[in-house]
Amino acid sequence: MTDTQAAFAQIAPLLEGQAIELPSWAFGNSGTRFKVFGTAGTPRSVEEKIADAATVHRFTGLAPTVALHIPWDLVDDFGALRTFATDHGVELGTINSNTFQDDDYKFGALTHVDPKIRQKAIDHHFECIDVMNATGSRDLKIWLAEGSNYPGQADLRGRQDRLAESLATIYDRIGEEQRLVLEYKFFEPAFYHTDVPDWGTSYAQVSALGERALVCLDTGHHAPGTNIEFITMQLLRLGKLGSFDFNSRFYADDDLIVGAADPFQLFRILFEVIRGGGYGPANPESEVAFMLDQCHNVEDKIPGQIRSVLNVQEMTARALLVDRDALAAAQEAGDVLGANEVFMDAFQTDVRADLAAWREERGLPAHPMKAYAASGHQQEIEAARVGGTQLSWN
Ligand code: LRH
Ligand code: MN
Ligand code: MN
Repeated sequence: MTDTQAAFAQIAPLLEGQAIELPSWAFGNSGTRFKVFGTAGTPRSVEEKIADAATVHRFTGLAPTVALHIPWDLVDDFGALRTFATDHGVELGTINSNTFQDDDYKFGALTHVDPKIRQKAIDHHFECIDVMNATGSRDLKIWLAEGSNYPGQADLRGRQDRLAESLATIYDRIGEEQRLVLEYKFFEPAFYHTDVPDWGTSYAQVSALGERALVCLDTGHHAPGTNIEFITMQLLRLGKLGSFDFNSRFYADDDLIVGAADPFQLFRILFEVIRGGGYGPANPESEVAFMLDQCHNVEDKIPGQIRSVLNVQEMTARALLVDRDALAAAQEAGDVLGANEVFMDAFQTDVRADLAAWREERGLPAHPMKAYAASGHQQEIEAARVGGTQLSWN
């Protein structure tokens, strides 16, 4: 046994039960504001999106749940959709509300100055909670596209106060076993100010609500250069990190495959999750939900999602490999380079062969990407899904 194999054997049990939620919208066609390209085999119904998520799970064992976005994934019978998902081997997960595609929300939704429009947005969240009750979902995820474009356009303070009031009304409606997670984003679609721009604002708002209100950290929602692992650490320390929307970015909110742009950053984030006790399989009580929030504009979507969950698994394994005792000893001794070497040793460990063997032991394909390509599934869905209207991500 090599040293790497011996170290991997130690952490292998902690990889058991790792779960990464897939976004239904990752399976729809997407693009930029310039062009949305069609991809052969793209789903034409919510059911086909769920079937695709189930395929990712079948090849990886890593994606047992799929998140829905309402109204993009609105169906008449969510109980039946839940059964459909279960029959395909997955569960329905987080319900995402959407108050960003209605003309009434041009100047805000939960923050709007008009109480009628605020109530309409609150009612939409009530509807999402009804969906959660039918699907058995735990989390209501709220991301707000609210803000202003020009200094003076809006009363920043008034909007923050109305937001607090609206959120409290929504929070009151969620069940004992349910959670509200509030996602922040520094800009876009508003360009001057955003009402929930940063983790501090999200933290302040959810802290005022109660224990079952937490922050959602989307890795693409920060200014370039932001130390995201520091935010991860702080929110865990405060007991307020509810979930991640994982993706990667080069410039803005690019929604590219997680771990593609900066695998080292993903490693550093996952190290802080583990260090802070938020890694699920090891600490079910304080589990932080891992979700993907991505789009596949030019690549096939199912293998895009397979690649993504494998990247998270691989970086989780490497982060688990950090020799925490040696790291603490070096840190305490003021051994700057020694501590850094312990950290980098884990990051630079190639765990791919060990993970392949680990998968095989569990009846999963050793190489899910290759297995998917060889399975003929992509060609099958491309042939079967001719006719009808392909869904776009939104
Ligand atoms: C906003 C966001 C949010 C939405 C999703 C489609 O940029 O990250 O999570 O629900 O994209
Ligand atoms: Mn997101
Ligand atoms: Mn985003």
